[in-house]
Amino acid sequence: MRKFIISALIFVLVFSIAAPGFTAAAEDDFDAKTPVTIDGVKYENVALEKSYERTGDVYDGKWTDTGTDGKPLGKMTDGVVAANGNDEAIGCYKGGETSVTIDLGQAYAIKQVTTDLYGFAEWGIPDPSVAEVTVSVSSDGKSFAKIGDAEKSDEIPKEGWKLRLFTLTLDQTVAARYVRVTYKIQGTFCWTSEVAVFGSEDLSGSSQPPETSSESSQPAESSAAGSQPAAQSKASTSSTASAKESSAPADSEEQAEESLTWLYILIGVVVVVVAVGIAVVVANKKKKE
Ligand SMILES: [Ca+2]
Repeated sequence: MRKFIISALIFVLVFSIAAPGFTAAAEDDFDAKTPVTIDGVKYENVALEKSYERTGDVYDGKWTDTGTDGKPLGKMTDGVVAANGNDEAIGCYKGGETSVTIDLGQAYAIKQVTTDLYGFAEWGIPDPSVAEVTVSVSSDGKSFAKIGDAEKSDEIPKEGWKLRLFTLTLDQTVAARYVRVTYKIQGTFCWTSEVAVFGSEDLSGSSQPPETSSESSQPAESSAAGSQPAAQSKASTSSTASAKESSAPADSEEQAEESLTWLYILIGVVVVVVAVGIAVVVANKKKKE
């Protein structure tokens, strides 16, 4: 019986330590509109509705992200994640190496960057398993420094499509205004629907981007400068709505988190009471003996 009580107490301890982790999103859940909580700190998607530039050849048709004026349609930062590769939320640019560079409007402490890539062999869209996604940042929009390679998720089947999420999570936040995501896809069609940059306005504790020369960190844009599409995307700032005034964090979100925390506390208390009850019963039994 004593063993059981010790086990129950260990369970309570482990549960109370692990419980906050339960609120983190599952790995195959890419929700660009919901803030993420990492190590107890909440980060908003600061790229939402922000303007961006793209490199790569223009794709014409249903899955384009280029308007008749040659500017991006804004699919990459509208918060809409494609339901599958056939979804019009996909914004395609052509080329083995393309990039999207988002202007956050001001410096943010960047913690996590996430994007998605779809593959479909029958349409000649390369399997994301062979893709590499890197993230660079800049303070001035000119000199970019690579901050890491995004980690590839396991394959997530989506109605015949092969989806993988690419996520870079930094140990220490980096302060930057511009974020560039570069896709090396081993094929022609970069099939993606969103880039989310999770960060906060609190720059204290953030590192500055490492100093680098602009050559080593500006991949697609400068190398493709001669071609028409690159020149186009360079000239276009963006069609997306200009940076919204930072809106107040979703209250309902916070309330939900708070009520979850209370639920965990309640469960913890119940378990402790049950454990103590059992201990008392056992003690009484022993007394009688
Ligand atoms: Ca989108």
